This record gives sequence, C-alpha cells and structure tokens, in this order.
Amino acid sequence: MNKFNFLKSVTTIVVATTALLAISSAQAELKGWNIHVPDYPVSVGMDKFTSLMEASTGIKAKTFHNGVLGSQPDAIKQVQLGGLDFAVFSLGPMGPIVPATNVVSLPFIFKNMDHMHRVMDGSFGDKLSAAMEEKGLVGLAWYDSGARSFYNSKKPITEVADMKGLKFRVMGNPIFVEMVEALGGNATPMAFSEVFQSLKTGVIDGAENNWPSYESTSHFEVAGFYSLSQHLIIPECLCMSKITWDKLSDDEKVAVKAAARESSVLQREEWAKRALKSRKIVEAGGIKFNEIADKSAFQDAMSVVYEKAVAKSPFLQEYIDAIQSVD
Ligand code: BDP
Repeated sequence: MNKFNFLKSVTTIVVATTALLAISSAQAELKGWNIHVPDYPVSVGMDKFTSLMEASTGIKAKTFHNGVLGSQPDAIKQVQLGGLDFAVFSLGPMGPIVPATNVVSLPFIFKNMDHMHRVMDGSFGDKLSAAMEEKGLVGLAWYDSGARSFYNSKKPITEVADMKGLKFRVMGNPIFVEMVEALGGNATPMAFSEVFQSLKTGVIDGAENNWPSYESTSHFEVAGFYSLSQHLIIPECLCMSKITWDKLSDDEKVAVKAAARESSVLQREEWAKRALKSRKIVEAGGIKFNEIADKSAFQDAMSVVYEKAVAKSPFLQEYIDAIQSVD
C-alpha cells in the first residue's frame, strides 16, 4: 500500500468510526419512566438528574412523565430488561420482585421521615440497593415520598373499627392487602392511574397516599375524608437498568451517581414544600381532615402483617431488627 492509499484508508476508518459513534450517541438518548405529573417533586428531581447527567457526561436522557409509559409493575420489568433505562419507583410495588425491599413496606416500620432518612442514607440503604442490583435495578439515589394515610368518600377514620366494610385501593403488593384486612377493611390492588375513576364510580371507597399524590391526582375531589394514619413511609428509588449501567465507563458511572445524588437533594427540598402546598390546596378544596389521636391500635393490628412477611422471607426479621435499632 502506498502512502496515499494508506492515509486514505486511515481517513476512511476515522470517518466511519466517527459516523458510527455519532449514530450510537444519537440513538443513545436514555429513556426514563415516571408516574407523576411534570411539576411533582419526583418529576422535578428526575429532570434535574437528566440535565446534570448530560452536563457532566454528554449522555442525553429524557423522562416521560404522567405514567405514559405504563404502570409501575410493568415499568419495573422493563427497566430490568433494558427496555427502559431509568425510573423512579416506590419500593412498595418492588417487593414482589425484590423481597428485601418488603421491609420498608411494613406499616409503621419507620418512626418518622427523619428516621427513614437515617436508615436509608446509611449502610442499610446500601444493602437494599445491593438486593435490587441482583435483580437488574441499579439504585442511584433515594427520593422522598412522605407518609401515606387513608382517605375515603364515606367517613372519617378515627379508630380501627371505622375501617370495617370500606373497600380500599392498595398498591400491588400482598403486604398492603394484608395490612388493610388486618384493620378490618377490604383491599383491592389497582394501578395508580385507575384510582380516580374507581373512586368516582364507587368501585372503591378509598385509597391511601401522601398529601402530594392525594392532591395531584384529584382524588381529594372524589374522596374527601383524609385521616392522618401515616401508616406507611416508603422511600422511592431513582434507579437505572443494569443493562444500561454496564455500558457506562467507570468515569460515567461516578458522574451519573453524583448527578442522581444531587437531584435527590433537590427532590427532598421540593418534597417538603409540595407536601405543605398540597395540604393547603386540598383543605381549601373542602376536604374533611382528621388526626388520629391514638394510633396504637392500628400499630398493634399490624403484628400479623409482620408475622406473615417474616414467615415468607425469614431473613426479613434481621432487616426489621436493623431498622428498629437505628435511632
Ligand atoms: C405515590 C408514589 C408512586 C406510587 C403511587 C401509588 O409516588 O410511586 O405509584 O403513590 O399509590 O405516592 O401507586
């Protein structure tokens, strides 16, 4: 090969490689799943994550808000398979796929939000991340989701007996069915997107959620009794498909984690603000709100839920003890 031909082939290879790279990066816009409306704290956090990630790595990503990419249980599977690249999931419906995460779905497991932060931001959070990673979900950061309380269209819940005969929608995890049944109510697992219509048409009497979701979904317009049971404090996870994660270089992995952590700081600030704002909106909208002066009967009724969870996955006892030993 003469010098001219050699240079020509090198140029061809360089041009071809550049084109290939350009194609792969053009195709490589990562796809993110989110169940919430665009101004929800989770959504604001995810948008921050993608813009920080793009700024530090050049990786482009887009989050599809409003649950347009399907329900949460389906999306978890899609992230496992790499059809979706990242998402924010409640750990509630994660339990059937990653049993270790069931520990945070146990009612009243956390004393309050600060306790949940101390647990999740410490080595226990890393333990749950490791369990998720074994199932193809790489945990990048923990997001807030407040405390969930019962609401319904019939009457205030002031004591356990008030739950009797009411039909509540729960997230897809047998623990939540057992929780409502242990309190004397009926439970129906249902997709988040179907709850409004089901409340409106009376297919269900109530559901349970935090202030921001109760407000952003307009459930408060069709189920106006909100009773502050605060029975579940479930963290959410910003996670990436292991398939996508494994394609990143080591430097990119560090930058992506840093972007996720930084987004979670913003998400938690936004959460605190939105919880207050949402509460004001629903109260101005005419809901009837009540505190539950003594929650001990609700807590006592949960022992059967804990027993069943441990019977199914004996290792959960150690996890429960670990959480309860964090001050
Ligand atoms: C919201 C969570 C979301 C859940 C939803 C639900 O942020 O991840 O899907 O509750 O009740 O608070 O399904």
